[in-house]
Amino acid sequence: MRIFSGIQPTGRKHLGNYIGAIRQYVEGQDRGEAIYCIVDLHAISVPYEPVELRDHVYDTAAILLAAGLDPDRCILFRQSDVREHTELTWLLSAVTSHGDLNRMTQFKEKSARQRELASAALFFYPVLQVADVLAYRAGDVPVGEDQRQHVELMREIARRFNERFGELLVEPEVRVPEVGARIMDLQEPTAKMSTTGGSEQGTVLVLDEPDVVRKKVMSAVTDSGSDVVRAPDKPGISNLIEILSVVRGVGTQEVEREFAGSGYGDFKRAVADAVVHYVAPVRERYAGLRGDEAGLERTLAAGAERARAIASATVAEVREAMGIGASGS
Ligand code: AQP
Repeated sequence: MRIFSGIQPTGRKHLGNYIGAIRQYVEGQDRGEAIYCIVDLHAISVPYEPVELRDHVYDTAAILLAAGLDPDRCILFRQSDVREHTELTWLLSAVTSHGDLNRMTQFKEKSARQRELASAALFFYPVLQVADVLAYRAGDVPVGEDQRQHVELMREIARRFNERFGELLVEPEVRVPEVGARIMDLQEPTAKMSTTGGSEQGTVLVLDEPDVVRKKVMSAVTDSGSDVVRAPDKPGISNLIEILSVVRGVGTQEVEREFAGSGYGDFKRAVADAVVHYVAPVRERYAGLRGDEAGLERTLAAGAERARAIASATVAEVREAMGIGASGS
């Protein structure tokens, strides 16, 4: 089984990213051939600083390695180092419907937030995402719930390509965790925890100091009543139950049973302790890894070489099938 996923180089990875995606990346190394990409080309679809972008690629690489990615057991690389992704994007755009891109919820949300320029890149990046995955003929894409629609698009485009040009591409399956696929903002528990859209106080960063994590969890917005149970009218408590369930590795019902009859205060303290315990090792390992930029660059470059070997073979076959370039080139 080949596994592929991409992650933005924001440098500010939060608990939602960790629980929804990064945790699955680490597990993926035991399940199959795991390939992970830091998507710097996606990051330019919204306003950004060039110098910071380079740094944020290293920040993100160091977080992933600190979380448990092992370059001997997975391929970790920077998207822009493998230029086949951009070529394949263009080739696949020929079988992508404009209407499908128009329906992408993330585009609608993110373009509405742009004050100066809603770039064409923002509209088009789902196709780059499709190319990221199809270039590796990956069968399994671990992501959070917010990416489900983009993986559907991958399947649609692979299907359309195969019908038109022959069975070359693989329709990938989405892998969304059963619990924790959509971690909510602690201050606004009806909105997802997010890098760009959420509240500062409601977003727990993987690299936050323990006392900051504690403060954010203790000041999480809870709901009326005092029962620690999941319910549609209790988004705040439901979110904390999911978080505790994942970080302790137990079922949500077990969490509910344990805290039946306790107040919100005791429950939040338990969540805060568990989250601190969960992310602290990552923060501790991060410092050493991030300090060695040359080492990170070597890891990414070696990953890119291995990735390119796979992606270039796919692109060559796609070109051949589509009649692009001299035959056999
Ligand atoms: N709240 C979340 N709960 C669970 N999973 C989540 N993911 C994102 N938010 C949540 C998953 O994290 C992976 C990486 O996301 P990304 O590359 O899009 O990184 P990002 O842009 O920093 O993440 P955000 O917070 O989603 O940013 P905004 O909101 O600014 O776009 C993906 O697999 C994603 O599903």
